[in-house]
Amino acid sequence: MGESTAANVTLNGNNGAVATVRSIPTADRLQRELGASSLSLSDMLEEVESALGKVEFPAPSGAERLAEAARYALLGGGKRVRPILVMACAQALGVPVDRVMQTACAIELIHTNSLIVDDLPAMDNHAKRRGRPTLHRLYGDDIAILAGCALLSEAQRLILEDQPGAAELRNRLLREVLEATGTAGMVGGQFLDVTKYRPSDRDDLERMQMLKTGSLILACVRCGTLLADNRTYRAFDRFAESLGSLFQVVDDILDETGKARWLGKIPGSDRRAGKLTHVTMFGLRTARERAKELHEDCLASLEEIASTVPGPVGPLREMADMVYRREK
Ligand code: GRG
Repeated sequence: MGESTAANVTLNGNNGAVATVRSIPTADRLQRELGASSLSLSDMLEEVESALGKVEFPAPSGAERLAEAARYALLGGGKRVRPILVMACAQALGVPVDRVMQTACAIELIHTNSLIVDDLPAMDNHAKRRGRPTLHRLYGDDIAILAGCALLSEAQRLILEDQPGAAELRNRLLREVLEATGTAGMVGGQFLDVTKYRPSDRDDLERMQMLKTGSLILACVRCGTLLADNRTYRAFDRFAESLGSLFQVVDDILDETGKARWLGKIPGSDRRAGKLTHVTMFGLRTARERAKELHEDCLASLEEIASTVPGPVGPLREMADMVYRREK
């Protein structure tokens, strides 16, 4: 941010309007206030792990194993990219991360549900996830499905009941998340994936991957900015779209080149299942070039964001680097 003297700063909202975000004196004040409590990515990881550990799945007597199964899947050592993204976006807009924690956790619950479902024998039939046996291998398909349902219900409750803020804001957050997960988002994308939809070209492939993977990443960014400022921003949306595509290209590359020890799952499943990915459609070299391009797009959007927001953008940059260079 630096010491800009401009009186007002603007970001283009996704409604096309150019809205005044904050005056710089306010931004400076927020920056100072936030300075002391500004968190790094590893601080955020610690905070989110602790909050996820406190999520409860109240189960009737006799159904304790259901809660145990939901917790096994949830607390299995994921990277927590999605909740950290909610937190880092809010922090960039000057809001302390504890104010967004319930929504951040809710999104991780939804993501965990999607991994459970994706791992089922009727879907990708994975034996390992996050370095451990998948939920259905340990508890059976029936309990895995029910634990996934429990995660979804609890996620919605966290946003509607536990997330601080006006009811209107909580409804808006939930709408954002439901849109990202439904038939126009993850479920639709997963349908295309399991029915072996054949994308016609790179744009078509990225459209499909945006549904399956990118839509939830976009929802994270939007929830972060909604919680901070009650609105969404074009520059943040562009960052999220590039990051979502980058995440999936890197996933495609790791499926081909990754080590099981690092990945926590068995690589090569895309090729074995005959799936069309950046690697199987265009080859490893082109996939790597595309990842580089998308990483650069992320950084370009963050440059734009950095010149207008009061809080630190460093954690978002580190997040883009981490997604680009990740080995798991
Ligand atoms: C959520 C209602 C609802 C339905 C889910 C099964 C399904 C519908 C969608 C599948 C989506 C899916 C598995 C997309 C792949 C996304 C992806 C690359 C996941 C891996 O995420 P990481 O690497 O995993 O962040 P960790 O373990 O770190 O959390």
